[in-house]
Amino acid sequence: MNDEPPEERGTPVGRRVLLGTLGLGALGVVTAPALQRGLEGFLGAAADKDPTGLTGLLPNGGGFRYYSVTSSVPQKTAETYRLKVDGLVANSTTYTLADLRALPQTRLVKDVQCVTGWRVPGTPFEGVRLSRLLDAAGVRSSAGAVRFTCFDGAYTESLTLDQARRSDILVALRMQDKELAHEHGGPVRLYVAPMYFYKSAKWLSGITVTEHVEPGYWEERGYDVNAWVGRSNGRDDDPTN
Ligand SMILES: Nc1nc2c(c(=O)[nH]1)N[C@H]1C(S)=C(S)[C@@H](COP(=O)(O)O)O[C@H]1N2
Ligand SMILES: [Mo]
Repeated sequence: MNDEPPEERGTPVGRRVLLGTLGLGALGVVTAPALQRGLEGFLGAAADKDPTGLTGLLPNGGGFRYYSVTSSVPQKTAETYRLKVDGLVANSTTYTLADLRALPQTRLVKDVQCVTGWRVPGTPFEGVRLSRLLDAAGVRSSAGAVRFTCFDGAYTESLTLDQARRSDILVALRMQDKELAHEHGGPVRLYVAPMYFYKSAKWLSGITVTEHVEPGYWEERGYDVNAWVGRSNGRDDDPTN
C-alpha cells in the first residue's frame, strides 16, 4: 500500500498571498508557539483582505523578529556555516557553504503551504537534493529515518528514509531566485516540497540518519510526521477547492 502522492503531482494555485516572516515580524514579538499559530491564522485572514500582501512593503533588514520558535537565531555566513551529515552512515561529512554550492543544483517551483492555511503560489527553491547527500554519506542498511537539526538550537524535523530520498526534497540554498535570507532560514534550509511548510526546517545544521523517525518540534505538539499537503492534519482536505 502506498498512499504517497506522486512526485510530480501539481499543486493548485491558491487565492492567498504569503504573509511570511516579515509580516509576522512587523506585527511584533512572535515567540510563543500558540501565539505564533494564532498570528498565522490572523495573517491568513488578513491576506484574503489584502491580496497584494504586506511583505513587499516591509524593510528587509533588522529591527524585527523572525518567524521562529526561538526568540533569536545566530547569523551564519559562508565562513561560519557548516552542515554535518552523520548517524547511520559509512562516511560522516561536514559541508561548508562552498561545498554545497559546488554540487549540482536543482530548482523546483511549487506552492508553499503552511498547515494553518496560508499559501504562496509558485515559489522557486534551489539547492542540492537531499538524496545526493545521503548517497554520498553511504546510508547503512539498518537506517530507516533522517533527523534534521537547526542552529537555532531548538527546531527539529524528521522524515522516513523513503521520503528523504524523493527527488523533490532539497537542501536549499536559494529561495525566490535569491540567496536564502537569514529570516527564511539562510544560509541553508531544508525544503520538503510535497509537505506542509513546517517540514522545511530553517537554519539547517545537521542531518542525522537514524533507525526510526523521531517526531520533530511541531510533531511533538500534535502535527503529523507525514505532512503531505492536502492529506494530513485534517485541515486542508481538498486543496483544489
Ligand atoms: N528552524 C525553524 N524552522 C522552521 C520554523 C521554525 O520556527 N524554526 N517554522 C516552520 C514553519 S511552521 C513554517 S510555516 C516555515 C516558515 O518559513 P518562512 O519563515 O521562510 O516563511 O518554516 C518552518 N521551519
Ligand atoms: Mo507553519
